Amino acid sequence: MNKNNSIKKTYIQEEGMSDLWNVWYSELHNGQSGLTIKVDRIIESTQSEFQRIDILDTKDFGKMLVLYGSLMVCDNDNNAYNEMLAHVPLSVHPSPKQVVIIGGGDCGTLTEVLKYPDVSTCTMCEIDEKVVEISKRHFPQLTTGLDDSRANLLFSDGKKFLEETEKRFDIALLDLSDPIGPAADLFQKSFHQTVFDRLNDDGIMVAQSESPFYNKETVQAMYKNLKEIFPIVRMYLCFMPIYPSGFWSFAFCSKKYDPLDDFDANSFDHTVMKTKYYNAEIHKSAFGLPQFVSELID
Ligand code: SPD
Repeated sequence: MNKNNSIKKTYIQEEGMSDLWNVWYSELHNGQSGLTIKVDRIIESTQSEFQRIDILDTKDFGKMLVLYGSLMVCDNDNNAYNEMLAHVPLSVHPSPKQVVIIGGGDCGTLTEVLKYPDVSTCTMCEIDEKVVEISKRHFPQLTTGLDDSRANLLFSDGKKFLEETEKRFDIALLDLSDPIGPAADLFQKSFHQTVFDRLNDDGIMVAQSESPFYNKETVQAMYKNLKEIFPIVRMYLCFMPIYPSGFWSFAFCSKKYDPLDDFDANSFDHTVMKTKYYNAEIHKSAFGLPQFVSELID
């Protein structure tokens, strides 16, 4: 993977000011540019066995969850990332009964998956229990899925779980942080092959695949590998204001179903599902790629 892609993030406190009202969250995406957000309050900061975890309160984005200095979710992003990760494959697969999420600690993706009555079990394998515990307290709107009896929560290494399980899945969702730290192995070809092997013959995997603007080398390597494993690999995009470049990608990898040919626009009713970002029009348009992105992965 992209070993030169160093991502540096620091908290900056304005010089000469000591109270918390003058704290800025600053996330550098490539050492040269990034995102800076005024912090109203540092609500909670802790260190889990795996990473530093911060909960920050801000005016524009509401509460934000920051893992190892990288912004993961917030109150005001219209739930774009979680909805796009979950609804695109779930609207394409005709009978998604067994779903597995690798990662997904904030539980936003789990909650979206469980909006589908066809799903019998959604297994979520998250390595860091502390992220789930903190998300339950600070992001109740994301964690309602935990109360659903179809949710099967495991705190374990996702790679180990999939290597050892005898279960087979219809849909696998790789709801991962960046390819550094605990999630690095889960961007490797060998892991994607393991996921492929655990999917049913008509299974779909969707993986978050970083920013085509900032993470070109990661994206390129990832899609090259995925195309050597899955017969159908398509990128789709969403607008995520809190992620690097605000322009985020997902890899739709499938054994059988095409994300557009096998999508019935009439079958998705956003008033029943109550989404904020995803709808049938977004599903179709998300697969239209800018020329520079197409060329990156072709
Ligand atoms: N740079 C942040 C990228 C994070 C992508 N995944 C977030 C997972 C949240 N469930």
